[in-house]
Amino acid sequence: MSKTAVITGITGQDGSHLADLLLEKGYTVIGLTRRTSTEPPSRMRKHLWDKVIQFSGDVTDSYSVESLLKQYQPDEFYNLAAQSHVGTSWKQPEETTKVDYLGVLNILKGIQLISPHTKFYQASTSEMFGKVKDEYQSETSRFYPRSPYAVAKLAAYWLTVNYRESYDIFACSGILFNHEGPRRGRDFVTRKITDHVAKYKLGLTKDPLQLGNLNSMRDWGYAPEFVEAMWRILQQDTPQDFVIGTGESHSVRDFVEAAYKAIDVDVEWSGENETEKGARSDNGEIIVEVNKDFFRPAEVELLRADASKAKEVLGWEPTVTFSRLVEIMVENDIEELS
Ligand code: NAP
Ligand code: F7E
Repeated sequence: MSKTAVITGITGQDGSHLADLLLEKGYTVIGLTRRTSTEPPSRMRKHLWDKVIQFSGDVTDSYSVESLLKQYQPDEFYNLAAQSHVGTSWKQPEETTKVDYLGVLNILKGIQLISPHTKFYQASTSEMFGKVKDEYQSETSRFYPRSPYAVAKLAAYWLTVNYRESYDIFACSGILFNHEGPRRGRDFVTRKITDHVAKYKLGLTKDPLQLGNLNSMRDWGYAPEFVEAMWRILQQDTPQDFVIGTGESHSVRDFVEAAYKAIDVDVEWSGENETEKGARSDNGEIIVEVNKDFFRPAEVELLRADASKAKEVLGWEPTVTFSRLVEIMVENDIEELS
């Protein structure tokens, strides 16, 4: 008999890739969707949408979570639902806490009381490391969250540990570093850049790209490879937490350069100091401007994964390089906009 998996956040980047993967593996996939979820979800292919069972609900509504667990008693439960935008978490801290922390409590309580055999995956994040101490961050690195998003995710991480240790539930966290691709939301910096570069290439904009902190360093991987790690985490004999990332870190400035390079434009940085620096193209046009509106009250300066446990235990290793990732995203945006 085929396995049954629930995915919350199925209309998001990772949820749609994970649904693709589990359907390919022969799973019956149930997606929790909200009444307000875009229909059909823009980041899900139509063919995928038709193959997924939709269950209407919301992770902040315990009745809907419990009804879902009663009806399906799933083998696996992937909780990817979140208010996932770090900048927005400063503007909507309560909403972020409700979804990213209380939502997880609702699911864990439900599994404990209704479906204790269900294996649970929690979408934890490298943002929990925040103000990092270690050059590379692993499962044993210190947590120091720097936003309402990261605080809620850290609380949810510890809740997952506690339900595992207290109720013998197969509950795990994947601590995933940034991962991107053509299905990434346009308000995250990578997609914002590649979308703009594609518009520039096609002559659809002459406006400079407005960005915030260009100095932040992120460990950016390719999303389809990262959902494979989620699945592998739930196939282990014992429930454990894993760091998932590439081990390479690049600045937002590097990403901008690589995106313009993908359309054969060289970027020349100008300005008084590192923070104010904008950029011109090789023909003198201003193509990037630093805009204070996109700065955050607190910043995570550097993230870089030590994913050696994932390599050793899960046999998981990323293959898509930084420059290839940027090319994939720029090529996709040019094609979508053409
Ligand atoms: P995303 O594209 O922003 O998707 C978020 C999903 O959560 C959407 O499907 C959204 O559905 C759903 N959602 C929001 N509030 C909900 C609620 N109250 N009840 C049910 N569903 C709700 O995020 P992503 O990039 O795929 O990330 C997936 C998960 O991994 C998130 O938990 C994120 O925090 C975490 N994470 C992401 C990264 C990354 O680099 N992408 C790294 C580490 C961890 P609607 O369509 O209804 O809005
Ligand atoms: O920002 C800087 C910004 O919003 C990356 C989420 O998936 O990954 C993601 O969180 C960096 C930050 O992603 C703009 O200040 C500059 O330093 O793309 P982002 P994030 O905050 O790293 C983690 C692992 C998650 O868990 C989250 O769910 O880029 N930046 N200028 C900008 N960021 C944005 N969004 N927009 C700008 O204009």
